[in-house]
Amino acid sequence: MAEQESLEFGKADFVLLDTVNMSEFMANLKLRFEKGKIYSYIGEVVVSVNPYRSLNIYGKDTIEQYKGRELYERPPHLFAIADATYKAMKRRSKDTCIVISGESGAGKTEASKYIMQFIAGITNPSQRQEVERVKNMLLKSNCVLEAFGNAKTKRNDNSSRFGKYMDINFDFKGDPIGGHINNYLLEKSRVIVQQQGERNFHSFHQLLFGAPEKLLRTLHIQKDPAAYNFIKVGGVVKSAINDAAEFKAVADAMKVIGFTAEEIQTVYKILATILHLGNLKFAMDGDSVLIENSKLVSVIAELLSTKSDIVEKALLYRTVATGRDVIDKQHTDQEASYGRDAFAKAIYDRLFCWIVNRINDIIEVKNYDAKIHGKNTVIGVLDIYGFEIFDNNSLEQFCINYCNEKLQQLFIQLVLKQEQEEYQREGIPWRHIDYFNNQIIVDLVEQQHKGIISILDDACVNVGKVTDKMFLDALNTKLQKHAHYSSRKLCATDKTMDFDRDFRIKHYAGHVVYSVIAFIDKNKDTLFQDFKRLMYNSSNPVLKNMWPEGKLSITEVTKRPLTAATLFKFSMIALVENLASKEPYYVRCIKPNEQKSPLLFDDQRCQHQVEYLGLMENVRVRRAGFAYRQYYDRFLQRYKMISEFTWPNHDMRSDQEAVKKLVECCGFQHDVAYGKTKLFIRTPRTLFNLEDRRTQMIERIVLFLQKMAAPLL
Ligand code: AOV
Ligand code: MG
Repeated sequence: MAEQESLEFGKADFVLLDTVNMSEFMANLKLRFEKGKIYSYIGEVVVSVNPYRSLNIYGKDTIEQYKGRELYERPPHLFAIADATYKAMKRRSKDTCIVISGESGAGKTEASKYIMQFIAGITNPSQRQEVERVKNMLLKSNCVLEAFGNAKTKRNDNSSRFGKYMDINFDFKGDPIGGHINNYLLEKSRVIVQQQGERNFHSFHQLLFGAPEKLLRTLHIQKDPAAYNFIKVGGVVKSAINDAAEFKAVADAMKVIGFTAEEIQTVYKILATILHLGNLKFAMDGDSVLIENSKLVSVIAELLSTKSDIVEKALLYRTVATGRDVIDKQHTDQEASYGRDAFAKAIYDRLFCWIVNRINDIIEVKNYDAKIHGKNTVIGVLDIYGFEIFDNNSLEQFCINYCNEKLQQLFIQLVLKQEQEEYQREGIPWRHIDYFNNQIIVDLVEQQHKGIISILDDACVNVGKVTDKMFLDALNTKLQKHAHYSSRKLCATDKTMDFDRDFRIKHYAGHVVYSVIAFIDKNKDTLFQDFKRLMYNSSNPVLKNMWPEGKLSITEVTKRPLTAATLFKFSMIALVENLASKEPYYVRCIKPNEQKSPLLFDDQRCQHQVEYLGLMENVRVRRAGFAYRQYYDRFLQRYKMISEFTWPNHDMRSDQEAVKKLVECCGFQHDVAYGKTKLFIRTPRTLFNLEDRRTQMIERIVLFLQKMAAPLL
């Protein structure tokens, strides 16, 4: 039983709804939200609604309450699923993972942090110093990654602009001994441009408002966001974020994790370089291009530990190989601006990847010999960018939403697959439930040759000038019959789309109109080799190490690199394979309203999420077979007082036989099936009934004991 909460809080597990339909589901979800019960279950899946206020439910005492308990023993909570994951890992030596999904602002990142806190809270009872150190680093890494990878968007003040999958490794005692982070495609276009009302990555704002004066002076940075083009494009956004305090916290975290002073300084220099790059202005002087504010060039050169003329050359010229000759070709002012932006994006992206790699170097499991120490097991936590729709959706949103399609597909497969496998394992027949399978949309995006990514790649490899519009034409030709694709050309009456610019994908979570502008550029993701060489030739060893490929001369660089979308596709396929190889646990996050309000439960918005997350199907699948299942021994533990055959102990040959006897005593034999190791109960009512009987018996036993004890008092 999920929870013995009073009925005024609604049903703790949706499987227990009297009738399964949308209105009952929504009424229950709303009631629970309004009563401050933000977590519920569908079997073992946690449904979470963002409370948009701090709740006092994550403290040490709560951690203690959930530690080592079974799921049904306490009210639904993230901690319960974290504990279940941990137990599966520890008791059965299983690699497990927790997949957190939901749209932007639904609460995924917060959930992932609470899960980490719980794991940190229940492990290392013997306070081993090395384990404490590892735990501390794992927790601190979050703070650094959020500073560099999160930003304020219209949908979320702390929106993850990268995907993160973190493995935590445990030794045979169940204590964390290390970890590994995989990061996925950072939205680096944000470095140079933000939509109105949004901000650049937190890191820039933290530097501006938190760095000590002395540091700012050495970076030649002034404390004024309006002074920097790369920050002010989104408008100067007021927010409740305390950038100054965060700056300190991040600096401390970097130190604790083990970044050297030189590395930390280099990080700041890179941020400052980017801000200065954004202010560079190019102009044409006759046939040649020049930099209007050339003083900035020497500032940038100083920060990058190189010479001004080298920086200037990289900004204004491009080395090209024509046959055997190598020549310097001068940019136009437009090309120079393009190159500068690409450079700014690339060094930020590289910085971010470097930070992740450095953290990985430090937290990686070292000196672990499975022969001596036993099996090293893993819990993975996936916190990725949620499905999003903006006013203007580009290749970044396309990738983010494709990623969410992949995760939804995994959910469908695993939740059904697991269910199916359980019935098979236990020798119980399975009935199929209908659900919307989004594989068709996954294929639309990723299929070889026919998918959007392939069509985009074709446009990118074509020599000659292929425009974004030509890419759109190719989509329209190749996908005109696809049920989940449309455009103005294919649907002339649809005035919401621009004929030359837009296409629409009917995603599982909603329809999104993408603008093809810059798709080709972003996908090619060209960075002139000159910039790579510039960085490689820096006398700052940290910078040099970040750019090893700058070593190659122009004639050595021949191979066409994979495109951004294809790289992302491969990383998603690998991610899904990895998750599928582990025992998965799910947290499904719901955003209650668009206003970030703790009070408002927007019925329509919530219902939409419940629909596309497939939660109703989830309940139905869970109930179609059997709403509840339990190992025979644990079932007896809980209900043995109901029957004289099992109370206080049974003398039958097996627990299974004892359970059979108990079930028959209650008259539920038609509502159950006996698996090899578990009892399966079809309807929740039976479970209620068992719970009622149990409560009554306990009351009687207590009364009886009190009566017995009375004469003694
Ligand atoms: P996301 O990770 O799902 O969005 P977050 O986890 O960043 O969303 O949550 C957004 C905001 O909601 C947080 O900054 C908190 O203010 C609030 N919030 C979420 N969960 C809780 C909670 N359990 N208790 C209190 N407040 C909460 V995105 O990263 O945008 O997809 O890309
Ligand atoms: Mg997030």
